[in-house]
Amino acid sequence: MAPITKDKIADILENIAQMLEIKGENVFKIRAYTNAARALETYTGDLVAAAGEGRLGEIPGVGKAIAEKITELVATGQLAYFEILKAEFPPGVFEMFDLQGLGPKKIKALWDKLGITTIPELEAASKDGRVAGLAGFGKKTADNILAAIQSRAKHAGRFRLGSIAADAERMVGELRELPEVLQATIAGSYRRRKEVVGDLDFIVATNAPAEVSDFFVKHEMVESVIAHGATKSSVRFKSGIQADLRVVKNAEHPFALNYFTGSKEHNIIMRQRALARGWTLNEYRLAPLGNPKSEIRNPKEDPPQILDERGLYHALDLDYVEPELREDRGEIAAAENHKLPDLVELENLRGTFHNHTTASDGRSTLAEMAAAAQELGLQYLGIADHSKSSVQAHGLETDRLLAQIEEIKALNKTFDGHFRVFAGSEVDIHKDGTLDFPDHLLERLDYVVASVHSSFSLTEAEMTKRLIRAMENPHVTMLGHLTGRMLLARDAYAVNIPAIIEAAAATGTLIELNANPRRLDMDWRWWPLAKEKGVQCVINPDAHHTDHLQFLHYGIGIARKGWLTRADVVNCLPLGKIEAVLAAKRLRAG
Ligand code: DGT
Ligand code: CA
Ligand code: CA
Ligand code: ZN
Repeated sequence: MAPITKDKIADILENIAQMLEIKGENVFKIRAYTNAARALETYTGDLVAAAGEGRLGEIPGVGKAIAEKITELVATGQLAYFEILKAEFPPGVFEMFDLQGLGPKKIKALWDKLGITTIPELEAASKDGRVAGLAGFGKKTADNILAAIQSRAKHAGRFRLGSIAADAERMVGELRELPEVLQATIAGSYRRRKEVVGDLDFIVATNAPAEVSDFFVKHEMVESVIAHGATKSSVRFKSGIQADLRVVKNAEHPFALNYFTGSKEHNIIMRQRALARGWTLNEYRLAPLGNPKSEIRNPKEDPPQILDERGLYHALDLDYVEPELREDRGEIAAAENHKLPDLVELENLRGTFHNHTTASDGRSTLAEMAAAAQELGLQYLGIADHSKSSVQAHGLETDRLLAQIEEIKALNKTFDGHFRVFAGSEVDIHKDGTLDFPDHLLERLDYVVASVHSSFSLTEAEMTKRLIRAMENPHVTMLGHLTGRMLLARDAYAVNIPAIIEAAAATGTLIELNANPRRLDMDWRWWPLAKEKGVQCVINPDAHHTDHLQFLHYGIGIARKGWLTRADVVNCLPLGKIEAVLAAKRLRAG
């Protein structure tokens, strides 16, 4: 029996919570399961060992009853309670939970009153008026359900970088450790750090293709084998993503890596440049046109010997183009004219600002967050818990915010100047663009992140006006998660991004690059415009747990895709320099 994974256990707990909700069980019981599922997602210890030693109850969020269920799952790979519960439900019901805006109460009503238990049935009933006719539903709900079904179909087969990175890195790491493997890389959209990817593309250089392919298709992460050939194999991982493996000879590696990194549009231009020089470029070689295998060669026409990707770009009279930039958005012209930016790197970051603690909806305390930031080598950490209107997120009222400011002051005294916590707030932007806290309170904070968490369905003009009004407040240091999008789950709300960028430039407001892999908002495609207009970026993990500080890595990938350098990202500034950036808007306002 393959050992059951932590993610699988979390899924089962989540499923139990959903079933209990449909059954209308006690909310505390339901919450116990969702909390435990969340806790497991970020648990970094050895679950099997913890279960064996009876220490599961020590994981915050896991109570005694659930600890016993996890122990049963770890020991037997099954859970009797789950199997019995599941038998009460038609299997299609669980898919309906994936639909945005469809909660357990509605799912139960659809099932009880219309006998609907699958998405196709739901689609038909939403179209023919049965859903609209149901008490508590109406035409608008039926339309929303149809939109959610369409959105789900559109996203099927796409994966957020954050959901597949661990598997991808594990596989490439293990491939590199095989003695037969000379080089191994993940190419494709993953290497280009796209926010969502379709499949994974592994490129391996080896003289033992059969051994490497065997290792790949037999790996425990693999659910099914789609193709198993001498140089190309495809599998589906248990996570659902397809992974392709291409095995090449070492001399072919730079060409295969370049080709399979893409993008397709970038490749096409590369090939045209090769053609213009009398060469042909494909995934195996750069060779003279005509007869590439010919014995007699003209040294003048022969391309230089290429040992790595850098050499390939140089052969085509280009500076090396970082993978994140290979999207045919002007990188070739910039590479030709030596105008490529020196892209920001993770090591350049000195601190970060949008982070939560247990005071609102975070799961780590202030002290734990500060310790984790120091451990990562950061010089400062901004705490921005939710403001009072975000009731569900346990937003802070005035008193609790003032107390937190004092708590941060006291904590800072323990750091002797080498590390600092900045006191901020993630303040809700009301529907009319006013803020959730009055100016005299905001004034007492080191900085303010202003974000939209409600009234998402305004028109584009209303939403744009709302955000601009917020930015006009001199206390608003930065705009949080600009569009509110949840990748593959919730579309961005309507907002005129160029107008927001203009307003950010005019008011001196920073725009956040929210590094949470579910958001990655503002999108990379807009950063070149922001940079051109003189708007500065701040990369924030929106951490709700110490582990989430690692999200900065995804933020850096997106900043690099947006052509940003360390000079464009304010949180590359060290302690001692960053304070002036935080104070700039207030100073200007006098
Ligand atoms: P994905 O998987 O949809 O997120 O995006 P990619 O870019 O990883 O695309 P994928 O996996 O279909 O192919 C990997 C790379 O292979 C792609 O970025 C460029 C190259 N490639 C694939 N098909 C073609 C093609 O028809 N022409 C050219 N020039 N390149 C291609
Ligand atoms: Ca791919
Ligand atoms: Ca592929
Ligand atoms: Zn937020």
